[in-house]
Amino acid sequence: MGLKIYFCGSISGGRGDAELYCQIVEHMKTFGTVLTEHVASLKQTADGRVGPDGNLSATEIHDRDMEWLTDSDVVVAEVTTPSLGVGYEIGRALDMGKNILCLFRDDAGRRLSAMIDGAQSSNNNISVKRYIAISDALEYVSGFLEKSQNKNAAV
Ligand code: 6K6
Repeated sequence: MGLKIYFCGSISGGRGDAELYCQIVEHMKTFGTVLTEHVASLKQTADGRVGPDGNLSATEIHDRDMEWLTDSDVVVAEVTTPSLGVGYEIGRALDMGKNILCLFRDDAGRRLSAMIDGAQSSNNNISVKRYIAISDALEYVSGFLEKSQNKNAAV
């Protein structure tokens, strides 16, 4: 059976990387189900008014996303565009004991928050991979998801 993948990417934090999210999500679909495909939708705007969740309240969005996060096998987060929601999801996922891959685009002229970058040394469940070419990001995703598939199969 395929993996249940929870993908995190900025929404209110800015949609500048939405095209990248699409490519990552399309790639991940070959490994299973992406529970949060809407994060990559180009119809999703930063104010949340246009898009699949336009009519949901903040509470409904939060509670549904937390259910999906609980249900997921693994978490992949694109963390280049800073986002409160993505940081929150990563923190909650770590507390749930999920395995998390964070992808950071190194040529974006940004500095990754120490709270994400620094979490790796004390917690083996999270790793941060830096990339410039999207092909490298997709390779990191493949490696991470293949390992997760093997772990799942062993259980
Ligand atoms: C409502 C208000 C603003 O944007 C919306 C759209 N609704 C959302 N629908 C689903 N998931 C959301 C929404 N807003 C945030 N999230 C979750 O938080 C996603 O799973 C993203 O990974 C993350 C983005 O957080 P922000 O702080 O950039 O919005």
